[in-house]
Amino acid sequence: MKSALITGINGQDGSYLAELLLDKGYAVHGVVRRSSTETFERIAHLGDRITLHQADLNDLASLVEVMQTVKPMEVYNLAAQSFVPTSWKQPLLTTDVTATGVTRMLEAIRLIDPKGVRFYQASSSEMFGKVQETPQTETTAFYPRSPYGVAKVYGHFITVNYRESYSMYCVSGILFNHESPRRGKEFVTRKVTDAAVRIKLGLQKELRIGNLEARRDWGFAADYVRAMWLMLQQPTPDDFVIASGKTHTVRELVQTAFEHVGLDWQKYTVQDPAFVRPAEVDLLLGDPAKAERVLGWKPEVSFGQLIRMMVDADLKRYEARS
Ligand code: NDP
Ligand code: GDR
Repeated sequence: MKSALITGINGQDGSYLAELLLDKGYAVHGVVRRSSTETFERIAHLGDRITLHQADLNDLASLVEVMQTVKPMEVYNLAAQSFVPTSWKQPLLTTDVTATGVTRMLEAIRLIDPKGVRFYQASSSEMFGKVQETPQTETTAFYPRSPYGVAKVYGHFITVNYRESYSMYCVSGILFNHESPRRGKEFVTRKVTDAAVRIKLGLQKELRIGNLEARRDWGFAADYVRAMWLMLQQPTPDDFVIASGKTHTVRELVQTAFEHVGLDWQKYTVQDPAFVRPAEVDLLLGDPAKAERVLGWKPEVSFGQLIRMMVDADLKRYEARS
């Protein structure tokens, strides 16, 4: 039986990836960090089909111990401080987890089983930041615009470096924004779909939002975790851009969500400087041609379908509560 270890299993992507790997017959293990209140909402439905191990990306010994116990064939490093605004408030913590945490995970693999393990690193379109060309591809130069983006560039290159230094099977997936009904409410898509539903139900008066002109290449998380798995099934390790190839503004996102509940977004949306970032990434548009050609990967859910799916899921959640 194939076995996989997922760091960040309790996050949005971790939960979808765990489902995918279970469907494929893997023994699925996940790293969770200690918390005073255990909230495993996203993975609770998987019950004892997955095995959880306590460890932290900041603690090398804990990662070595998990590697020794599980002896996985594939490791997916999804754990990170992943919220861009927090990376300005906690830049060093972001560096510890999102940058040097990758080295700790790679070191744990190198010490236990450097030849047997295949490693996936969750790189990000935030590495492109102030974009140097459009659309962005695997060869576009990086110009990160936040401590988070800088940390991901480190994680990306240390992954490439372990591949080149030790001939380890290490890949980096440069994934553009991907969302789902399980997205954290601090991220803009879920913040908007949740607000549209709450306003519709009379639970909230307005949506306070930052930059409406920022453009993102948004896709569905379940489509994107499929690409992660495909990357680890190739004869040779390589890096891939995973994106929809389409870009939309935050304004279009708000409009789409509010339209779906029958509201005029302009009546309820207030621009608030508190949500504007010290440095913005204005435009992201990925070119997934290499992934399509080599991995045979294509996204199945469009932007409109995704936002309507998220609104419907939020509606269902609130209706179930009342
Ligand atoms: P989430 O924020 O939903 O999940 C991140 C996970 O990392 C959480 O489960 C969190 O644990 C865990 N974590 C945080 N700090 C530590 C730590 N010190 N030790 C161990 N675990 C830790 O992110 P997503 O699922 O959205 O993203 C997955 C990965 O992909 C991240 O690395 C992200 O940066 C990257 N990425 C995401 C994209 C997206 O659009 N979603 C696009 C490109 C890259 P806890 O549950 O306890 O909080
Ligand atoms: P991002 O996602 O920073 O791209 O990182 P987020 O959804 O937070 O922001 C997207 C864009 O929306 C604009 N925006 C707002 N964002 C938030 N969160 N809240 C607001 O009120 C708001 N108003 C406007 C932002 O300025 C930005 O331009 C996500 C994360 O998942 C990262 O971990 C991942 O690496 C990248 O996607 C790819």
